[in-house]
Amino acid sequence: MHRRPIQQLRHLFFFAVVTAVFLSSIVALLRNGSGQPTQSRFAFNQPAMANASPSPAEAFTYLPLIMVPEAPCVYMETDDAVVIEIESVPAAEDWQFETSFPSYTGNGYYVWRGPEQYGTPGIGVLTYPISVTKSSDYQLNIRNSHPTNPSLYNDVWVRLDNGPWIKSFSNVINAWTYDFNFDQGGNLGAAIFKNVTAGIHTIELSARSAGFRLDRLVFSANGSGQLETEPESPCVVP
Ligand SMILES: [Ca+2]
Ligand SMILES: [Ca+2]
Repeated sequence: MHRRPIQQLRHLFFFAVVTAVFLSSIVALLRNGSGQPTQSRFAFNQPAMANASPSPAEAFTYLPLIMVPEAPCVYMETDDAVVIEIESVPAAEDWQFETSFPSYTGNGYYVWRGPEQYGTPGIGVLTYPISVTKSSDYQLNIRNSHPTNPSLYNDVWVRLDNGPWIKSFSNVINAWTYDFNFDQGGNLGAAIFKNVTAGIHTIELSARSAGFRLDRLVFSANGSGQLETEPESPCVVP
């Protein structure tokens, strides 16, 4: 078991050689094997190189491998309205992406397939960050549809900027409609948010009735941004 000094030296030398070879392979890999510097795929903050083929010594910068999460984009008001396909943001909990009811806009629509949440807003929250250009009242019209009965499968909770959740509904059955109303303690009326300031806001939807289909939302100061031809607003990272 006891090693002689010469054997220990050999082992030490062998270990040093292996380590050196390993480290130089890592360096070669980082330099893409060509001796030319490469832009790291992970380095989002690396400035663009002015020269297409810089000399290896001067342009290469080692950057820490830190993944910077991108800020969420914000849907910008254009032509007097913010227009967003409901399915453009990730579904939450029992919201399901579907396409079986025809004549939706965009790629499809979401429908709540979980239990009714008549008394509990805040379940299955869908989040829509928006930016508006005017300080004004704004009307929300969500293109929707539901089957069978005017007052079943026909509502969803809505809130703006952490305000109170408002039961919001439509009574039009078996067709897509922009008919969309607030029920505020029995006061029924168009879904209008008062005194919205210019700038960034957040619209949130949460589950209420099962079976209510939500296709796209239009948020407009003049209440008339309901055209099918209106394209989806650009989503821009602020
Ligand atoms: Ca209802
Ligand atoms: Ca849609």
